[in-house]
Amino acid sequence: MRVAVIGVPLDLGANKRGVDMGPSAIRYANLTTKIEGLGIEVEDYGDIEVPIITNERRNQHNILEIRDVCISLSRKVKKSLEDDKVPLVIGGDHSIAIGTFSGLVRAKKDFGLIWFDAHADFNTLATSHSGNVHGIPLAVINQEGPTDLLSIMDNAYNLNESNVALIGIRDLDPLERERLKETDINIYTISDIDRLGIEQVMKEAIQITSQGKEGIHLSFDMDVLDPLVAPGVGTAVSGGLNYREAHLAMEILAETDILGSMELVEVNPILDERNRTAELAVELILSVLGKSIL
Ligand code: B3U
Ligand code: MN
Ligand code: MN
Repeated sequence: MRVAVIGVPLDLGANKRGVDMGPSAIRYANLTTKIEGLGIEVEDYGDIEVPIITNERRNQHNILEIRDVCISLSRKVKKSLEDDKVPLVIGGDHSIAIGTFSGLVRAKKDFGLIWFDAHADFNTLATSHSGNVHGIPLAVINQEGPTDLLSIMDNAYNLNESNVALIGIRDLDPLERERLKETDINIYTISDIDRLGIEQVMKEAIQITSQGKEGIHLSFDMDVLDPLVAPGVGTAVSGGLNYREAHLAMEILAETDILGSMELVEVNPILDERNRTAELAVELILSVLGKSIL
């Protein structure tokens, strides 16, 4: 396996600022040297250019700026796949998932989708209270949302809801919950993880999402973790995955050898404690790339 790192210093999809520094913090935690330590070849493609917008000039949704960033990201993701490298996208707020997914589609990759998050990111701008674009990317990937963002996915693709799994959710907006319940998306709430255990959840999720697909795309929002282990995220929600559950989830994914691409988002160095959330992000990346204890 060869890996291409793509940084996306975007925070325009969130109202708390700081996740634009996520890629730096993750690189600072020695991402590439540690991946090389696993014997995996890695190339850093650098950062996607993101416009600097002052607090005064930020508007409610920043849709056009986010669209442009996602289009550039989509091209880089496509290029990495054409170079025969697994894209490893580091954010940045979760709205970049639209760009990553678009890149997979453009490269004609037909992947299932596993989405770790405290939230479902399944709002539309009509159901969202915050108006933040990082609360809508899964809906956009599922082909519902503002035209300017839907247009990023300009090629036809076939992602059935049944090939999507949402893992770790525990904070939904009321109308978002209603929308989600109407879909066939496979939902594993944090309560399901308590009951079934993370091993069972992962085995099911991998089996279901990969059915008829050539691989899995992992979209990992660091706020799926408990704030006790990952304090440096924009919208922390209590009661998340603990350190060992998160690692085990990544190890199980690694064992099945099905990972086609991944992104890791929402590391907020301003809210972090001595970069520990970025360091944990790197450790989880190593686990999903195959690091094992023995
Ligand atoms: N559902 C809320 C909160 C939220 C979603 N994603 C994050 N926060 N990171 C919203 O704003 O749509
Ligand atoms: Mn998210
Ligand atoms: Mn989240």
